[in-house]
Amino acid sequence: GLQKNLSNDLLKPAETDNPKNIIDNRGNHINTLNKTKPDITQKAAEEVLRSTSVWARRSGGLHKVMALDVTDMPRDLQAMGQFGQPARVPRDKELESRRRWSEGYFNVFLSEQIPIDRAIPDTRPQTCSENLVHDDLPNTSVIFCFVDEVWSTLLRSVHSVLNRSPPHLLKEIILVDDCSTKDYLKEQLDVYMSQFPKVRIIRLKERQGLIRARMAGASAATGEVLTFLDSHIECNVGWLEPLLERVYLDRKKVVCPVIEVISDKDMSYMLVDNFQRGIFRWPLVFGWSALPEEYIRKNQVKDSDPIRCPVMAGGLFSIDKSYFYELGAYDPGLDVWGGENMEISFKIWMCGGEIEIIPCSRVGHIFRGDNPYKFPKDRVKTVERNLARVVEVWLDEYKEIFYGHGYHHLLDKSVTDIGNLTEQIQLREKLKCKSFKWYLENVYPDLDAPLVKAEGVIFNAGARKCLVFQNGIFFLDKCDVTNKSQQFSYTWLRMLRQNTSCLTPQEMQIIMEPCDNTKPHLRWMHKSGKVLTDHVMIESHSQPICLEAGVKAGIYLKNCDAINSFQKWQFTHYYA
Ligand code: UD2
Ligand code: MN
Repeated sequence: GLQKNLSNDLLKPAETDNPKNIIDNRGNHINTLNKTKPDITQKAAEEVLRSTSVWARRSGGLHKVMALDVTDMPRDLQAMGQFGQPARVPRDKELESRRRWSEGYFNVFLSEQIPIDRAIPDTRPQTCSENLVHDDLPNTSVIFCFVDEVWSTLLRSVHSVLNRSPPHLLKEIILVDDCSTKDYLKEQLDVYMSQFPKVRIIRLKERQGLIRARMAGASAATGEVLTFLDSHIECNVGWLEPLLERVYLDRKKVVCPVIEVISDKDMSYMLVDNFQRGIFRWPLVFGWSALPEEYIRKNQVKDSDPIRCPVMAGGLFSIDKSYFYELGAYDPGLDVWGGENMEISFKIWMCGGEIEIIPCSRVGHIFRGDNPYKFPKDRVKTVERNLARVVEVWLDEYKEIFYGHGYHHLLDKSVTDIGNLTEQIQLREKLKCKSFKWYLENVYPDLDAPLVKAEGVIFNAGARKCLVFQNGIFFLDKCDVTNKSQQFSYTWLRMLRQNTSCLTPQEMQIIMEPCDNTKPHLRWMHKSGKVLTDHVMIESHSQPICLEAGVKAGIYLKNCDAINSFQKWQFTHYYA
């Protein structure tokens, strides 16, 4: 048969017991062994496999992941950092290595000492060896965006892809230079890369930031799948096929390798814990979280099983190219760095796709303490603004939780201009994406996301009665949890809300006004359980002013008094 004739023995289809009975997720019969194969010379076969996999596309067979690694036999066994071992800075080079740290915010000196194509330990879980992938996987364009990347790490990234990807699956490598300032990234890079016909370099005339740089790479890509990688990574053995396999099974699967750690200090390749999911915590901070033991046991999760992730880390993933565009790519209004992983994650899940980490695919990444490039505008403001765009488009009513975690200031349009969102909102409508509520319930049910900080009736400790708003006036009455006019909530933006109206101070009285999150004078300080904190205080006054129950059931604003129980208020429920 075709595959067996290939000199590369690794292309051999795996032996399956009864191939006739295997049906893949697309409903195709997976049947290699019984198929009559066209009579085709080895050279032609290789050519076909290399170019478009036309023949393979019809065959639908399976094989074991190719253990392809040209660094299996490393050139220099004694080299520093070989096999992913920690490298050591010689005594007399310590100063130099420290001085050069800021070129990349990792040990740039050591990176230069270790081979550009070093071997690293194959860290795949044992069970990966049993996994099969299709012969007719789609090919991919690998896209590296970089700005002022260190020479040695950029090269090591590219070599790891060239050396450890089956050639017929690697359509091309696109290097997108996001307007680097370093000289070596110009002619020197062109010359170096010209020895690899698959490598193309795109140069952006203006600094676009990684989000728009990735889109520039995508629009130049000719492969069927886009694979985005950071420019300081090392792909491990067999990294590509398990990713492409998932995309092949379902083009709406967006898949990430396990991101392992290349030490910023000694460049060693470090294995990470299994069963890690990509998650976020408020206010949209990315993090990792292990699947609960209980869940692993109950579902008999194997260490090679794909792991569904509420969000992806952002840097390393494969996505079907046409699906990427169907999703509207990234919001092009996102600048420089940050937040785009949240945007694409919410978009994928809410609009019908899935995000998975594939444990049989592993890529090392240098995590750095600082960005070795400049932000055209303020770094913090750039990231905040990106997040605000994401939140406004995707979070629905849950966006208050985000703003309530220290981002109140983003609501003030005179301070932060988050730009126009019309196209993003239209896209969400066009794609008929589900709500954020759906996402929380179905994709990330373990996230704590109470819509308000507190709610219920508000009990006054002095009067031993509850606050009522009825027929346009406030008064106190016997507490009645079923009475709608006693129901209030304390929101993430610290407003006291009943339906769409909010408690508003006016002189030393209170009135109801339509809620408006952008108005700071509607905010009240209130925390339960601590001295003074059961008070309800106006935030905007220079001296502390508190809500007080009057003797004749009226409500007033008075100077705060820590021991006055008529100034103490309690909601029925507190969530945060
Ligand atoms: C993580 C992601 C990164 C991105 C970022 C949030 C991983 C491993 N990394 O931060 O891919 O999703 O979170 O936005 O998941 N770059 C440019 N132009 C710029 C800035 C950066 O091309 O203006 C390049 C940079 O050279 C690098 C890549 O974009 O190759 C990611 O930047 P990073 O490595 O500083 O981000 P990282 O790993 O801290
Ligand atoms: Mn990175």
